[in-house]
Order: sequence, then C-alpha cells, then structure tokens
Amino acid sequence: MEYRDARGDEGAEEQLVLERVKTENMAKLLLATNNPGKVFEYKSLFQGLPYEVVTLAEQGIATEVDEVGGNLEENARLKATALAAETHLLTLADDSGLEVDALGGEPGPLSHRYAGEGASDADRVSYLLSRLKDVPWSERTARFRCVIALAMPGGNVEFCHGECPGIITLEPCGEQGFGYDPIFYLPELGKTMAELSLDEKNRVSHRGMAAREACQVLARLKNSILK
Ligand code: ITT
Repeated sequence: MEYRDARGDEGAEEQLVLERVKTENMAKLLLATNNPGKVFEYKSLFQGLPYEVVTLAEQGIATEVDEVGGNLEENARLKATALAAETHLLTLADDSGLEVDALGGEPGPLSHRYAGEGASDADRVSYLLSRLKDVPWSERTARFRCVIALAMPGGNVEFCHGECPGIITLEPCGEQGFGYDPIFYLPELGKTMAELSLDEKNRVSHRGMAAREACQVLARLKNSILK
C-alpha cells in the first residue's frame, strides 16, 4: 500500500507532513522498541537512510504499550501508532515471533511472554526445548516472522513483512543475536542464527527482509515530502 494512495484525507495528511519537515521532526525515525537486540539490528539495517534513527531510550521515553492484538500486525500497529501519537514522530514498531509447526504455530505473537512474565531469553529457550522434548529432527520445522508497522504522526500506517524458515535444534548453540537465535538452525548455512555475525543475520533474517522493504517505503516517503 503506497503512502500516497493510503491517504484518507488527502490535503490534511500532506499538510501535517510538511509541517513536520519544517520543524525537522520528520527527518527523525523513532524505533519504538524496548528490545536492545532489535535496536542493534535496525541501527545497522538503516545505515545510510536519509533519516536520523532515534530510540525510545535516546528520547527519554518510557512508554510500554500493551500487546493485546491477536496477531503480529495488530501488535505492531498498536505499538507504532501509540508512540507516533505521543511523540509526533514518524515511528517504526516491530512485532516478531517464532512459529513452530509441531506446536501448531506457537509461540507466535506470544514469543516474548512464552515462559511467563519476567522470563529471560535463556528461560524462553529452555521452555521451548522442553515443549519439543520428544519431537524428532524432521518435525522441528519453524519460521521467524517479522511485521514492521510504520506510523505517520497523522495516523496512516504502512506494513512490511519478513519471514525466515529454519529448524529448532536439540540444544542451544552460538553467542550472537538474541531471543531464540541459539536454537534456530539455518540448513543452507549449517549454523544457528546465534552463530552468524550481525551482517550475516541481517542478510537472511525475517527482520532484514522486512527492513529492506521498509527502506523502500521510507525513501519513497522522503521523496514525496521533498517534492
Ligand atoms: P518490543 O515489543 O519492545 O519491540 P519485544 O522483545 O517484546 O520488544 P516482541 O513483542 O516483538 O518484542 O517479541 C518478540 C520476541 O520474539 C522477542 O522477545 C524474542 O524472544 C523473539 N524474537 C523476535 N525476533 C527475534 C530474532 O531476530 N531472534 C531471536 N528471537 C527473536
């Protein structure tokens, strides 16, 4: 969906955008995430973009948005629109998750809360492995999914998607990345996601795929603003 096509009220949104440009706020892109692993990856993925990429921490924002949507799209939208409304900045939120076929697609949108509130990455990995205790290698197929919502301060939202297939290992391996990376095996590379460098992960990951689509949207948005 193109930003220009998505405008409900043509003139009003454009006027808002132009006002943001004048105050230079529009040149900022807010990463609405409290996950340091995501921030690390986006800062690298968006290098060279004509935006100043800023984080919630850098902006001194402590807002936590309840992820009460039923799917990744809804949760990404909730996070992006809430922070865009609060800050009046162009805002990116990412809702992502791991879908394991043998668990009927779990943990999915519950990936962060899978082992309960306050659990660590290590707790989540252990819990997932315990749920797959008796599942053979051939049935341990899974995929990471990432949905990016880009919210304009005026309320318009664009979505970008990324997906990465893999297999859940029998035990953790690798120190890089975050979350479920140590148990997510990529057969073509013969490594888990946690054995990849940042650049290697960004090349193949669900987030890298969604971010490349977002780069195109952001470039188009910038061009349409500067026309
Ligand atoms: P924000 O909502 O603040 O962005 P979060 O960690 O709560 O941070 P999500 O709600 O999108 O983010 O939860 C996604 C969870 O899925 C995340 O906490 C990880 O456990 C897992 N996950 C997402 N992307 C991942 C990746 O690239 N590698 C490993 N695990 C990932």
